[in-house]
Amino acid sequence: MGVAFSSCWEDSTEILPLSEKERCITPYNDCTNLLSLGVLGTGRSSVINTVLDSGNVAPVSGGQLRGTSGFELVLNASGPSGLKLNFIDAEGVRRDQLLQPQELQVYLHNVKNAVQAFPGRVIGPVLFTLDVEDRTNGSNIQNVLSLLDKIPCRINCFLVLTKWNTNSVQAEWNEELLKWSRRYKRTKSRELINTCPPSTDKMYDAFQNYVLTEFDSKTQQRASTRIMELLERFDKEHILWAFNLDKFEQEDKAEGELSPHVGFMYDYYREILVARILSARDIPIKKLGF
Ligand SMILES: Nc1nc2c(ncn2[C@@H]2O[C@H](COP(=O)(O)OP(=O)(O)OP(=O)(O)O)[C@@H](O)[C@H]2O)c(=O)[nH]1
Ligand SMILES: [Mg+2]
Repeated sequence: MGVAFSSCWEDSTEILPLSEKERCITPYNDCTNLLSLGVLGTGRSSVINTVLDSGNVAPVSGGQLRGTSGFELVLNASGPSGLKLNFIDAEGVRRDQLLQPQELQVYLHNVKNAVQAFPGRVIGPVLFTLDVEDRTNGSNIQNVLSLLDKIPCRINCFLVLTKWNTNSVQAEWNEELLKWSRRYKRTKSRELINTCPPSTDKMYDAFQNYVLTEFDSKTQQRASTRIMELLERFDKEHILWAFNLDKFEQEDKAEGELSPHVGFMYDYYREILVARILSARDIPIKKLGF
């Protein structure tokens, strides 16, 4: 595992170089230690399942199903891809109101305690999910910013965008994906698909343009400013696009009934997501700076 440090953070003094000894730490059992953080209901658990290519390693919420609570470490989780994770699917922070300083402190305290149990006391990718469908208020985004501000060593942090594959989002701004989906939605087999869906760079530009030009009410303007602020904290290599399958699609996939074009998009974007996530090298937990 591991590529060179990225220079995504403006203040490079925050990036502590690893010593030779730390550089030699090898991943434990080839397992990546992954931490998933973010706001309630944004797809934190689904992202873990997508990475593992599994439907239910991390329980997904919805309907009557409760969401993730606590900060449990799951060891040696694997899916059909063979990729293995030790992960903490941390409970979410609130989305409806700004986090109070004390609330944030307690949350971080819990995260800090939980990560101490990672094998080897090293940490790999730290994911912050952002549900791009949820744009009605800015407090959800401000809460992600507040969490991020508390992590001084951010080289392993990624912003993971979710829910950009829904019909409403495709109609609103993800037009290229909509066009691609329409072109292939009746295709009977994957072999007949001969173009790729839009690149993540293309979707990034479309999303940014949408946030800058289409958020008109006062509340939405506040959300727009915060989304832009959040995006600017990451370079493009650290902004990930998770094409998560919903419950019904997961069932279809398990039964081999997933539409070929949906399966194609899932595999296409998953491959990029996994490659980026695995590019995060392990760093000693103490360097995370919690
Ligand atoms: N269409 C679509 N649905 C998604 C996506 N990501 C998550 N969902 C759905 O959003 C709901 C919440 O997903 P979870 O993965 O449980 O989100 P979470 O952040 O772990 O939620 P909590 O643990 O309850 O805070 C579920 O119904 C998912 O199927 C996505 O990228 N696209
Ligand atoms: Mg969850």
